Amino acid sequence: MQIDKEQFKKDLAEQIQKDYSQSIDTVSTGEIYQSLAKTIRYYISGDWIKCKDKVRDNLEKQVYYFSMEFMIGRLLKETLLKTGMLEDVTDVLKDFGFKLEDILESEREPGLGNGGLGRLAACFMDSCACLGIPGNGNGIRYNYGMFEQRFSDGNQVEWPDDWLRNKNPWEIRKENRKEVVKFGGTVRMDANLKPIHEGYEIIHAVPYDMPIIGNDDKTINTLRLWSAELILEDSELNSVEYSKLEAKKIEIQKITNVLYPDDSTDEGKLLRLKQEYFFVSAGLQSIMKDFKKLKLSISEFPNKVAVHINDTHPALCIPELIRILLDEEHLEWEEAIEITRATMSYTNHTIMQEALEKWPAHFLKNLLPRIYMILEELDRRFNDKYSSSLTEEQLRNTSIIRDGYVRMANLSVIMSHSTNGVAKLHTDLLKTEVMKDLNFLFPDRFNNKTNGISYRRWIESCNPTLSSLIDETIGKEWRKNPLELAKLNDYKDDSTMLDKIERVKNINKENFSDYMKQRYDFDIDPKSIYDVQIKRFHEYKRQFLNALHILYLYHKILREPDYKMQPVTFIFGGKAASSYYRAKKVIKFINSLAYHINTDPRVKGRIKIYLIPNYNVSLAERIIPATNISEQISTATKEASGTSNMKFMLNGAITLATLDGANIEIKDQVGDDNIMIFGLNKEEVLDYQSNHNYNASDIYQNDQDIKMVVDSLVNGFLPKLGYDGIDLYDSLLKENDRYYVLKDFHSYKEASAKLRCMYKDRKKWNKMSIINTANAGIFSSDETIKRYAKEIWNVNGDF
Ligand code: OX2
Repeated sequence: MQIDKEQFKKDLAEQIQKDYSQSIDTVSTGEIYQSLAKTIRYYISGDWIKCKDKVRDNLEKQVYYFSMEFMIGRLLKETLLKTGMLEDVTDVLKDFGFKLEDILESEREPGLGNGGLGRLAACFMDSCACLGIPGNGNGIRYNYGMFEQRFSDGNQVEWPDDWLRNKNPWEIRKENRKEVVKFGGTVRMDANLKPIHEGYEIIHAVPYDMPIIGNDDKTINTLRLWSAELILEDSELNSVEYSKLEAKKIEIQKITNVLYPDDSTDEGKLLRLKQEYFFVSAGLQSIMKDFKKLKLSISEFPNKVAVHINDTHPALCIPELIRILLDEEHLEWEEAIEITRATMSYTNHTIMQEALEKWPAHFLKNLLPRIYMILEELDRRFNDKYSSSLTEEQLRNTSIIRDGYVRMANLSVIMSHSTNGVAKLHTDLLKTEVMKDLNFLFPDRFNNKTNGISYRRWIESCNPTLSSLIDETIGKEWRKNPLELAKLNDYKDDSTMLDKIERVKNINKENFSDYMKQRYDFDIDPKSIYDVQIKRFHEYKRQFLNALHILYLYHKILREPDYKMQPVTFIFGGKAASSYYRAKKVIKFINSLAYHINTDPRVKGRIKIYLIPNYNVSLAERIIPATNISEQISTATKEASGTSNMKFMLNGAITLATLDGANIEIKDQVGDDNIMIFGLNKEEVLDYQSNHNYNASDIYQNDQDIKMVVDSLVNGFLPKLGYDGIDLYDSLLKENDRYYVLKDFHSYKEASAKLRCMYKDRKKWNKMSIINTANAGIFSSDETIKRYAKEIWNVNGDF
């Protein structure tokens, strides 16, 4: 977008005056940020309106991506880059005496997600907009996002993330588009067998819309987040006592107050169920209203609307759409089911049993009586249709309601036209293990869509130094089509280019080290190898294995004071769910280890270890461009895909990985020489699991190195860890090491040593690095979204 700088200056000053009744030289950077964002939002509003009108007038099919999480990250820089306003706005701010960098830093990150699932949703929204696909997000506007993580005596402490304290300048509250969501009450059938829902509680859902901007082709989609609010009609105002009103307001707001800081178990169950229905019901009602304005036959609904269910959290979309079609549009069951199935598609993101949602039937019966009736009918129809062709066990595995629980994954597969996994291995496991009976019934519905990442955020925006070098080398075409990055393969033996690659990495490492010094007073040596593991803390992700190995290196250095090694800084970042006791013990372990190693003069800088507090998208954007080694070390079969693995690869880090999730596909892209693989593979893990022939104590008893590190969890070797090592010790020996940490220890140790040794030959390393970047184009979320659009959503277009 071309802007007139003088006009923009005036508009910004005016916005500041409106917002604060102050002149520009008296406001803070935080205040400038607010007014700047609003000015930019105003500048794009014309295109936003045009885009909505175009979609409506051309009767284009729209995709609605329903997700409990959208981890969108900071928006200002991305918006400036996409609108092409970055340079002009930087100049304007300079004229006013401000540095853009400071203003970017004052943006509070909306932490509306836990990790990969929420970040994927954000990348997908970005790709839809950039490809010109009418794809809208539908989610929850949490008053408090993901908690702020702090450490106290090495322990994680959770602080509220009050991200809306200074307001969100990108959003627009649309009270006139509010919806009514009904909870509780009873349902009876009238004389014509029509259901009558009575005695329910009404909650108003108010949408807040944010623009999702494409690059240069003028597509601006909408992320609609719903907030639970008390809205009284004028007539009600006089009839409610003030004190009761306040209490009611608080009660209602509770529904959208907090994001559950847990992506593995369902906590605060009833409230979470309420959240799920709340945004699903509001979203579908508003979609139906828009559809009806088109004045088409209801049978056209699936031709104009695709609803995507991001994991099972929004699976109530299914009975809710059926409810609308039956009770409000007065369709027959068969047609309602057909339309619903043709509209819905579902992505599964995990095979971890504890994360597969199951709701106690009585919860649904009490909270959503009409929805529960519909679920019972769907289950009855499923059983009627398939009971004769399935064994009792198959029927038990596939039915929707069983043993007093409603199984949301089964509902999602049975009632949608597409179920996809998020990497080849994961889809394969869904089809052959976890959902094998559903796959037997509906083989055509299962498909793979390997995850992807937005290269606009994950290289263009976060790594401008590497991006410019790529421009210089192969031209700028890759910014439109990341598959063009493959042209870098031609430079893998070009020694000038390899030197440049190294220089870029070194600049990024220095910048990162400076930032860490200034913000946390960390002393990171930019000459050391940056070995990074950033992700949620989870047993299956095995930060524990990484930390045990560092403990091993510490012992080695103490035992062999002259031991020579390439200096390495081990960097961790990530939050543990507040209720996840063991993950929190791993955090404590890492912090204790960091304390002892970083302050021990005998280590002489050979190893250092840092756990950066409050890991989030903005931090990831700083860490990833500076990383040499990317740790992707989950127990094989457990990580559905992973997406940080792709971000690191794109930025030229070398992956140290198990054969899990998308690591396998990364290996296929770069070849065996440019990735370091270790550990058990899928077959070996499945074999241990089914034959119960794994014995961790045997390994411990018979291996001196392993015994030494494991014992130092509990023998006082790390005084700061205190008694907190006991639980971790027990996880290995009393619980027989469910994630095969001890089994994989040696191959991990050797792979890590080999990789660090390879760093000595910098030419070879830089070659590996460039090969990684060159072959990362396939993991662009644009490529993934093209496949969703064509193969799942049935959206046609020129992309
Ligand atoms: C995550 C998965 O754990 C991760 O492997 C995957 O890359 C990501 O989703 C995006 O697909 N909550 N988070 C996930 O699954 C669930 C459930």
